[in-house]
Parts: sequence; C-alpha cells; structure tokens
Amino acid sequence: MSVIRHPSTLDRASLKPRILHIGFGAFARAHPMVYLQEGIETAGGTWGVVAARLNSGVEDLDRLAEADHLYHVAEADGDQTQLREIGVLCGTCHPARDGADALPALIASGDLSVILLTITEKGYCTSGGALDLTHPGIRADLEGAEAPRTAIGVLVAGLARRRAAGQGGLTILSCDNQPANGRLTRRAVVGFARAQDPELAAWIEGTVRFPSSMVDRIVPAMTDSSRAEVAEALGRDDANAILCEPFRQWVVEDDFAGEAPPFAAGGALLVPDVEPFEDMKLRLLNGAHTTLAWAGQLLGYETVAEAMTDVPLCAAVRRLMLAEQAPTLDLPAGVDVADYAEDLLARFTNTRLHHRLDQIATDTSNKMPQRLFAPVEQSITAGRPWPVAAVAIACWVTGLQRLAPIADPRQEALRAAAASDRPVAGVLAVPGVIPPTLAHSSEFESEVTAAYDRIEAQGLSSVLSALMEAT
Ligand code: NAI
Ligand code: CS2
Repeated sequence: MSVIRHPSTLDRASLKPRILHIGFGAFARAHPMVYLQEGIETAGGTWGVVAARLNSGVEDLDRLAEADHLYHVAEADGDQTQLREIGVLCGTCHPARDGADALPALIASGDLSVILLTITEKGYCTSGGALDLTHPGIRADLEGAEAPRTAIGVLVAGLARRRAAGQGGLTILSCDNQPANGRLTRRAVVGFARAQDPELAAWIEGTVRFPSSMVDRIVPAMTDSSRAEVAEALGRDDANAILCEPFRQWVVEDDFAGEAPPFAAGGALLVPDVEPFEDMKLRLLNGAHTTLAWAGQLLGYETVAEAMTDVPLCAAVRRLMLAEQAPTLDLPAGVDVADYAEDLLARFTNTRLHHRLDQIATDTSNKMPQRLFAPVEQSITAGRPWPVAAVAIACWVTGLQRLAPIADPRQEALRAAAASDRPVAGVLAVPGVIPPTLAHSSEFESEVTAAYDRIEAQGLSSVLSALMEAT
C-alpha cells in the first residue's frame, strides 16, 4: 500500500469555537471537516469547530477529546491511501454529558457564526417538506416539560437564547441528503419557533440564513477491516479515524449571515442555486445506491462493490441513471451526464470502502421520495417508461418481506404492510411514504406491482437479465 501523509499545519491555539457541527458522525469527519482543514491551511482563519451529538454517541465525542480532538481521514482507493490529519476541532458537546443547557448556550455565544448539520434525513422531523407537528419528539419539545431533544427543538432553544442575548444572526448549513436542504431546515426551524413564539420566528426569518448545499463523498460506517487498513497506513490505531473514497464535492449556496468559513478555499463551490447539483446527485448517485442496496441484498451481496460485480444488476443501475433519472434533470452547465454516471459507477467499485448495502438501506422510507419517487413522478407525467425504478421499488417491498429488519422510522408499519396479502399497495399506503401526488397515480402502483409479481414468479436475477436484454 502506498501512503501519502498530509500532517495538519494549523495553528490550533488560534482556533475559536466559531462553528458548531450537530450530528458529528462519519460524514462530518470525512467531508466538511476536510474542506475546512484545507481551507484554513490555504486561507487562514480561526474557524474552530465544536463537534456535537444529541441522543447518542457520547463515547465517540469522549474519544475525540481524549485524542486532543485530532484524528485522521484515510482516502482509500486501489493500493493508495492519502492520510490527512484533521486539527480543526476545538471541543465537543453532548447534552447527556454537558447538560441540556450546553448546546443552547453555545448557540447563543458571540463567537458562533455557523451551525453545520448531519443529522440524517429523519433528524429534521418533517413530512411532505414541512415540520411534522405530530412527530412525538416535536410534540414533546413543544410541550416543554423537559429540555428539547430533537435537533430542531435544540436549534430553536439556542436561537431564543441568542436573540435574548442581543447577538446577531448566524448561518445554519445542512449537509444532509435532502433536496433543498436549506429551505427544508428553515421551514422546520421557523415552523417550530412559530408554534412556540411568533416573534422569535420573525426574528429567525430576518437574521438567520439557511443556505442549501449538495454534499458528496462516500463515507461508509467504519468496519474492522477499515480500522485495520487505517492502522496499517498510519502505523498505529486511531480510534477516531474515518476511511472514505478520495472523491469529494461540496456545492454550497452563497448565502451566509456573515463571513463564510473558508470552505471555498478548501475546494467547495459557492453558487447562487444548488438545485441542479442536488437533483443530479440525489437521483443518479443516491437513486442507484438505494437500488443496489435492496436488489443487491436480495441477490446475496453484502457491499456495493460486490453488488457491482453482478452484470445484470450493474447494467440495470446504468440504465436507471441514463435512461430514467437523467431525463428528469435540469443539468448544471457544462456537465456531461454520461461521464458523470460512468464516474459514479467507477466509484461504486471501490473495494477499499467495504460499503455495506444494509447501511444504505437504513431509513429507506425517508430516502425514496427524493431518490426514486420524485423522478418516477416526472417520468409518469412525461409518459416515459421507468422499468428499473419499478423493479427497485419492488425490491424494497420484497426485501421488507425476506430480509432481516433494517432500521427505518416506519419499519414496523412497513414490514406489516409487506407481509399483507397486497404487499405493494400496503407499503405504498403507509403514512408518509409516498407523496400525495404519486399516491393517486394508478400507473405507479400497477407498474410496481407488476415488477413485484415478476420477481416473485421468475426470480430477481431473471428479471434483471430481461431488463438488460431489453436495452
Ligand atoms: P452516522 O451514523 O455516522 O452519523 C449520523 C449522525 O446523525 C450522528 O451524529 C447521530 O447522532 C445523528 N442523528 C441520527 N438520527 C438523528 C436524529 N433523529 N436527530 C438528530 N441527530 C440524529 O452517519 P453519517 O455517515 O455521518 O451520515 C449522516 C448523514 O450525512 C446522512 O444521513 C446523510 O444525510 C449525510 N451524508 C452521508 C454520506 C455518507 O456517505 N456517509 C454522504 C453524503 C451525505
Ligand atoms: C448512501 C449515501 O447511505 C446512503 O444513503 O446512499 O450516504 C451516499 O454514500 C452518499 O450520499 C454519497 O455522497
């Protein structure tokens, strides 16, 4: 293995807690922190980060603190590993360890300028693009018997403190795989504030910015294999390290409440409109990922790279990208979608990542809308066929019947529906799964049901082979 090391050159003593990252997990380590590290090394700045989590992961944050908040990112592909030392962290914060008041107090502090979020699609507590006021966590936070536990509740509590302290606005930047993630975050935060205190909601609307961003880097959960590979490259264990692919992309809406951190100096692209980049990435990369996740597991594969060795499945994913998802896109200027798709397929074959299909399959009910349902709705409206997407959604239903339970906010209802005598109709009828506009489409249910029936009758391999021969 050839290893190229990039030790941190930051003056860490100069760092101030100007950025708070809520949901500091694998992706936070490997993506925004790398852009910031490179950005400060290039352009300077005192942009220190406090890493925070809410309802889990105290031990992860303690491990970071024990390592003086230093860790490594191993960018791995083939026999090469680039090892980056990341020194941007200046602290950690967790309500369970530091008290419920710690995060709101941090949000109210004068040093704080930007809040980053990687709280997963379900962390926004939204349904149909708006705050779900029936969400148990939101209801509990609004009742206020205890300190807020949802990310949205914690953000609003902090903003209320910030307003009361006479501090100015700040920027809340979502780094989650949601379309228009900035607008979604704004609707959730303002919706929660409005339900509590309309004047606070008005202050937030006037002083807090919610830029959208498209984030891309494949960062699987660490496995024993990836930990061993990092230790081999580094020459010692690093319990806080993360292994990921070399590729990274960050397209950020240029809409900050004050000075922007040097993300652009670290390679991020600041643009007026992120949407074309978001849709392209969520529908081509993530739509293919969800297809691989369910079809690949049904075929007996464990990782993305293994699933990509299945010729009919790989052909189906390529066809999904180019024939079904690409025509729904308003592509960013200068992008060749065929090249983009081939680059994605090549990235998927990276065997160093050990990217588990059952990890991608988690929270599928929160992922389907932007990855497959939205493009399918456009295909139906345009009168275009969508055979691969139909098989992919049918694989989800079949997987809910045949595979071991996979975490999903709607898991119990989904598995019960899949076990019913009308599995496709049952799954699609689970509240919050499909958008109302698609629910009324007779074509949608009939095409997915037909695909499901073919899988039952002929087996998935035969169905995928038939798709490949039909191209
Ligand atoms: P992870 O499992 O390492 O971290 C998930 C983080 O979300 C943890 O800090 C956890 O505490 C927090 N979280 C989970 N449920 C929550 C909830 N209901 N409310 C508040 N916080 C919650 O996962 P990872 O890899 O860091 O991914 C996180 C998100 O980053 C993804 O859901 C996705 O939106 C985005 N992302 C991930 C990529 C990847 O390849 N891992 C690539 C692009 C985006
Ligand atoms: C994956 C994404 O787990 C999943 O849902 O599809 O985390 C994927 O790895 C990233 O979006 C790649 O940028």
